Amino acid sequence: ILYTSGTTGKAKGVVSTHLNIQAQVTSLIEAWGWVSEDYILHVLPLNHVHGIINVLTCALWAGAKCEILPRFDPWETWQKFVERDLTLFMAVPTIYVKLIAAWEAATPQEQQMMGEASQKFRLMVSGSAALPVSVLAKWKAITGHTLLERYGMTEIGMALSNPLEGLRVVGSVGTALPQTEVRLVDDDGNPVNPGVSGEIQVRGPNVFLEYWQRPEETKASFRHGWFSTGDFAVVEKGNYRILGRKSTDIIKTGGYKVSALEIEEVLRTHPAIKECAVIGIEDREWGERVGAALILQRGKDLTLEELRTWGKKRLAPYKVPTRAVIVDDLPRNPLGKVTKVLLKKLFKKTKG
Ligand code: MCA
Ligand code: AMP
Repeated sequence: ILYTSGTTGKAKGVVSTHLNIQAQVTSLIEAWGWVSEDYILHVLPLNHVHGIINVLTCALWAGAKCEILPRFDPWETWQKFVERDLTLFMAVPTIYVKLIAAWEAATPQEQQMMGEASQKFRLMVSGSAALPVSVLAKWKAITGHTLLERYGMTEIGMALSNPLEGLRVVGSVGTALPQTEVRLVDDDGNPVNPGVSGEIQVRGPNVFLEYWQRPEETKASFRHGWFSTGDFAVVEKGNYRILGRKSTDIIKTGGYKVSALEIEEVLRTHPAIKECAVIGIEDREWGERVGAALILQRGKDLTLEELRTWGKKRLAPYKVPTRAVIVDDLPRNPLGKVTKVLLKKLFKKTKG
């Protein structure tokens, strides 16, 4: 069971069977050509698919070598690139941004060593969140590698991938992986015509069994045997391009999926906060940042620093808002639901 945030407050347990895991792993072994001679540096958390399936279990399955760092550090990672005979690296876009920043801060001699060390690799992969084209281009300039971008989800493992051999299309996540069927559907669940955007649905032995003790949510996430991901995409020249998510209550920050509703529930327990709404704000380094619009109790004051100190005792560090604005009112639709799209615009206008 791996836990993942949803559109409801608390994280859901995603139950995957051994057969699911076998399918997820063997699909990647085939697509990315894992062999026992491979050597991968592991810098990701072990409680998510990216770290435990794509890196660790694939390495174990292939009989390859996997070196695990206790936590990601850009300098230590570059040092390992230089010292070890690594062949593979996989990370979220934020990690590539941080590695680029470390390279930019290095001396010309160090930069040359870093660039040379990168030549040993046969493949570098990015995923878990959209890879900005600027990051892909900078990484290629530094290392010579065109990052292979792929798309996945805790419930399904990986579903779409650019090719190991052949053209990796910038801004795209490629085509369906072995053993996996992918399609796009409209609001009624009917497959869309080519070139039309739709929700990504996935079917295959890689798809999870159920949400732990949540039969209703499990049922609601399947339609005619297909798992509905909540992500939108379009197929262009045979390649899938991710367009965004159905729900504004899901935020992807640093590769972590977080629930806006879970954070709101915690923030509402702060003595100075009367009402609040949490959203994801586009950000070059983190993909999205957690932002909070706050209505304060009459006569109360709250700085971002105070909010963060309080929040860090109650939430995982990546869930604690790094942007906050104080408002008199929250934009709402006629049903009284906060319109988060309008809130995003407010953050664009306000520096908070
Ligand atoms: C930490 N900080 C942040 C965030 N996280 N600020 C804004 N947004 C964030 N998300 C702040 C901390 O509060 C702290 O600031 C400072 O950054 C350093 O914190 P630290 O925890 O040391 O950060 P880090 O170690 O540099 O973490 C960055 C990271 C990490 C390594 C990119 O976020 C990470 O490991 N992400 C990978 C997550 C992952 O594996 N996702 C895959 C999910 P201060 O000191 O001021 O408080 S699986 C998935 O998505 C599917 C299946 C798929 O497709 O892969
Ligand atoms: P998680 O639930 O943590 O497994 O996160 C899965 C979600 O990450 C997907 O539903 C997508 O929204 C997002 N995701 C994964 N890979 C990519 C990618 N390459 N581009 C854009 N979004 C991605």
